[in-house]
Amino acid sequence: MTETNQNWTKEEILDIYNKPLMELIYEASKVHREHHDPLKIQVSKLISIKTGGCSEDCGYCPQAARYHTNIEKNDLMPVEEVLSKAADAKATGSSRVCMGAAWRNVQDGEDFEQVLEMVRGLSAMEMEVCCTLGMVTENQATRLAEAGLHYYNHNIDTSEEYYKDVISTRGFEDRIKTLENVRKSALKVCSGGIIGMGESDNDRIGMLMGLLALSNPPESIPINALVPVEGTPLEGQEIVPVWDVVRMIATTRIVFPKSTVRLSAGRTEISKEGQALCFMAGASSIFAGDKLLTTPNPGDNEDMQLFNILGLTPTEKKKDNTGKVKIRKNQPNAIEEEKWSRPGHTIERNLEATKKAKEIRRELKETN
Ligand code: SAM
Ligand code: DTB
Ligand code: SF4
Repeated sequence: MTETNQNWTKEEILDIYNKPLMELIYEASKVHREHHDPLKIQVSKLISIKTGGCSEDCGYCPQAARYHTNIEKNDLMPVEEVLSKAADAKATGSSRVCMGAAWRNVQDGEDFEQVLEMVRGLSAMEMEVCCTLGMVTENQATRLAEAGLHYYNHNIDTSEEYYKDVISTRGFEDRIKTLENVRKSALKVCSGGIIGMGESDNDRIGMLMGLLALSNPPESIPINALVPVEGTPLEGQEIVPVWDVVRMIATTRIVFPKSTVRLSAGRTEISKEGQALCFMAGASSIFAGDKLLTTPNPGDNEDMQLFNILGLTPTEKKKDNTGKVKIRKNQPNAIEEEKWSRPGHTIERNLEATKKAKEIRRELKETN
């Protein structure tokens, strides 16, 4: 059995990434079959529990308040609404729910208590539960685990070098710190990135090196193809070629043999044949439903059709002990505040998009 080799060099991984594509897919497919059932697909449903109005300047994100994008903003969703959406998702084959919030970091208080309530409700529904809420402290991660959460998603997004060209309101080291906080709790780690943001192949491999440098490899690795959204600094990026998505998935599969690789955002731009190649290359998980957080996704009927064509069946919820973590007897009294960074360096295209948004808002105000 091939374990994750944490000593891969960047050159070795780049050589894998650059193999002739047919060879690469074959190698990745072999690794995939050693560790995973090639006919099973894990289906997760995303629920955006708090949408838009985010303080950060992530260049890819339609939910950043400073850019003018056409999304519907929403405060934190009521618990009952989340549970009802999850029940619908379970009925159409999802075994996991992933709740996303447009927050920089989790803040202790009413909203966090409401999220813990959602987690308790979902884990009682016999579904795996995942959250992506921004940066978290070790105590917050532990509280989420105690409430029944299984996974925490927090993407490193790209290489440490290219990260500085995309986001200025937090540092790469904050992402790593959060992932290590999550690792210290009983939660499983879900972390990956985005391709198609103008990064080089070197940066794509740099992202994998960033994941390899974690104390343990993530159990789940989402590979997102950028969805360029009008109004964001990356609105003009070309859709990343499907061949790059396949290469990235295959390389991730070989480097992290045991992790689940998820073909995440960007599927509406990938044909059924392209998605089939991604599954051959080792992807075995997707997000279901006609919406991701704010952008479109293929929808249940299309996915069912694809699964039938390919002979894939959705996996059931895993029967394991995670999500049933003992609640600490002695909760710490004084919770240490994490000091998250705010580098604030200049990213021209982020400033440009912010300026454009201000002008649009001014014009809209004048015409109303
Ligand atoms: N606010 C939290 C955070 O940043 O960790 C959670 C939500 S955030 C929207 C989750 C992830 O969605 C990001 O880390 C990024 O990888 C992905 N994402 C956001 N916008 C995207 C886009 N336009 N295309 C592809 N992936 C995107
Ligand atoms: C992940 O890696 N991709 C998902 C999930 N984790 C939270 C989010 C994709 C978001 C795409 C843009 C949007 O719909 O707003
Ligand atoms: Fe906010 Fe997360 Fe979007 Fe960044 S990716 S702007 S932190 S919601």
